[in-house]
Amino acid sequence: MRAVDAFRAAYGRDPERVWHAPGRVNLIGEHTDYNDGFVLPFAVPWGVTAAVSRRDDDTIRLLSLQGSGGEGQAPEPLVISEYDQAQGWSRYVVGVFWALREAGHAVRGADIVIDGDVPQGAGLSSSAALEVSVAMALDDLYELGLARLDLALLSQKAENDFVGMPCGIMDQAASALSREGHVLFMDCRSLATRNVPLDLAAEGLQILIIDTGAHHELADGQYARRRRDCESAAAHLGVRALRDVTDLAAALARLDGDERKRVQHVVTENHRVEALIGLLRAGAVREIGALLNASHISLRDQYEVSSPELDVAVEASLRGGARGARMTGGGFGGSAIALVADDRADQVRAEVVKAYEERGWAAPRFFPASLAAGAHRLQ
Ligand code: GAF
Repeated sequence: MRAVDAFRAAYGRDPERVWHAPGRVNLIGEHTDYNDGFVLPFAVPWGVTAAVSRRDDDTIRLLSLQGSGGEGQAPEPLVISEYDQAQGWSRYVVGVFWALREAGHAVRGADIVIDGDVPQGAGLSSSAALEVSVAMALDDLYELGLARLDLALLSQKAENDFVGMPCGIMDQAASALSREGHVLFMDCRSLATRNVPLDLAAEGLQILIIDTGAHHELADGQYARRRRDCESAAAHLGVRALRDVTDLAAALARLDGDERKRVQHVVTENHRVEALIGLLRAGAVREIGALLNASHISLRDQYEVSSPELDVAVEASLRGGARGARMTGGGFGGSAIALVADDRADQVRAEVVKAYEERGWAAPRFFPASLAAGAHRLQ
């Protein structure tokens, strides 16, 4: 295994543990997690492998196989002995140590090699995969005995309070708790989860991931602004979170501007998640497309987190015969997903490529999604 070979070369010993944690696609339930709502993500077959050994001091040595180093050049590990030495991607790793220690766990330093294959910038949550792979390895090494949900929450805390990105719990939960062949339903208030089986192949269907290649930067303030809109709308309505809005018409009548639009999205999106789960339970997988389309339109028009590249990918997919399509993840670029009958996949791809060509945009990348396993130990 590449991470193990690199570990031996960098540190002159074997790693004690090797863990893998996946990225995710969200099927539906977007920007609902931090409103105490419902989400329905699944793990993708790409993720982060973390090879880890303990140290008996507090230094963290960290090597990424995706880091710069240059062809033929032996990459040098970062050496981090103070929290404020962590920069860039290493903050996601060091933040996990910080969060575990803040929670009172006696975690010392470590030697680490990171090997990731989540398509970069595609919005498939490589950062959650990175956090969760390290959290799982440390829990295992130090025999902390933490539940996967707790490790997801600590990973979220690392991202919120150490990295400074105010994300919800969806991505870390998807990475830690997903099961192969299942989507993960999560109630983000009670934190109850359920792995719901979804056999697309049996229906002659597939989910195509369309990576627009467009800039995807959630930390630039837009995400935090949406969160603030939701929190102030909830305060105006006198509810704990937008999850608690039961009479949408009455709520909308009391709001205007951005808050009104955000509430419209969040409340209807929660209903769409429940409706989609209902269809899956009824074995009506072929019928979920309309909910995906409605989710996209709501994210585009009410939540205003789509982008021209995402909209064109969705519209072209539908023209090509997709049963439904939507942006997935935080938005402002990243990926769309299209639910496609197997015999339509080529046509959908061709239609999207053509639409991008016509606009002079760089070609998008396509990845067939499969519903992969959550975090697991490799060695
Ligand atoms: C990002 C965040 F990290 C998630 O918590 C979630 O809010 C998502 O955007 C939008 O649904 O991936």
